[in-house]
Amino acid sequence: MIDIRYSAEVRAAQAAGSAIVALESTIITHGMPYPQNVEVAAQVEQDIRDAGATPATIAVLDGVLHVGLEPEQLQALGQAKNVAKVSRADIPACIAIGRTGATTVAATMIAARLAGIQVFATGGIGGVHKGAETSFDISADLMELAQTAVTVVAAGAKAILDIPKTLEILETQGVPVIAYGQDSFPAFWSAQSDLSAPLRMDSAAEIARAHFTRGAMGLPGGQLIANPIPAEAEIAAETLAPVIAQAQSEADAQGVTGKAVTPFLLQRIFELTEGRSLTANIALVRNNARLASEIAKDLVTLNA
Ligand code: PSU
Ligand code: MN
Repeated sequence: MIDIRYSAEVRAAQAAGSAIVALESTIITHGMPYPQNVEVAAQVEQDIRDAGATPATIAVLDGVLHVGLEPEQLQALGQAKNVAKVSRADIPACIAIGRTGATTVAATMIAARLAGIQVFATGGIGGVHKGAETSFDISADLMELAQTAVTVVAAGAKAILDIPKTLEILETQGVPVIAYGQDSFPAFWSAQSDLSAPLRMDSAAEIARAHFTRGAMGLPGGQLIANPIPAEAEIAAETLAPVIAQAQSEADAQGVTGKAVTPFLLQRIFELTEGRSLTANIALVRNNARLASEIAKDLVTLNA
């Protein structure tokens, strides 16, 4: 096994067998601007503590896989330049060559599983990009959900993605996509979309039981929980559609490809909405952290 460095609070939670919620770090380094990124990351960690679980922010620091960051490590990561964005393909290389890398949803799931953590909260997952029929740009996050047994709580998928195609890939890969408390699949900045979610659950306990049952049946893979953004933080889809279209056409015109696509779009949307996209993003991540904490606590009981 590779060496994993745990934060003091994660080590204590592991010893006590109490609930732990994993958090990704790409959202910190490539998803939000400094200094809000560090403030939000610390706030989300506190939300998890307030909900009675322990946060474990995951990142590779100078070639060492960290599960749980101390406050000063989080602060340093949030300000660091040239941090690699690491997904399934890159995380072993990042560790091997001693670099610093922020983990995507896929890489965070891999690390969480190695650390025995079953629940992970984030904002939005990667998916099938618009124009994927020519670019073939499909996030490794989708395939990770099919093979790594971690329940990921997100606010659905961003409208920068082709959401119908994203749902199709998840279905093909056998990933349970569960809307929380509603029938429709939430669309990140909007609680509702025109698409109905394949599954619906109304309590954290049901979600925990579904995770447990999947494992008990010997099925690999996790679950995607699509938790709608709180109503007061929503941004109307009509407001965002032209912004997203503009960001996308700029990305195309500038020849942005590969890993750079998602960070480019997020940054442009932030600028074009004068920060409103970030305010909504913060509200939904915090909401996801709270639900993930409840699921993690229910799983502790089930696993006992
Ligand atoms: N979507 C968001 N915010 C994010 C990301 C996606 O709304 O911060 C990040 C996550 O870390 C996700 C990654 O795993 O981008 C997906 O990147 P790609 O599309 O290159 O796989
Ligand atoms: Mn991609």
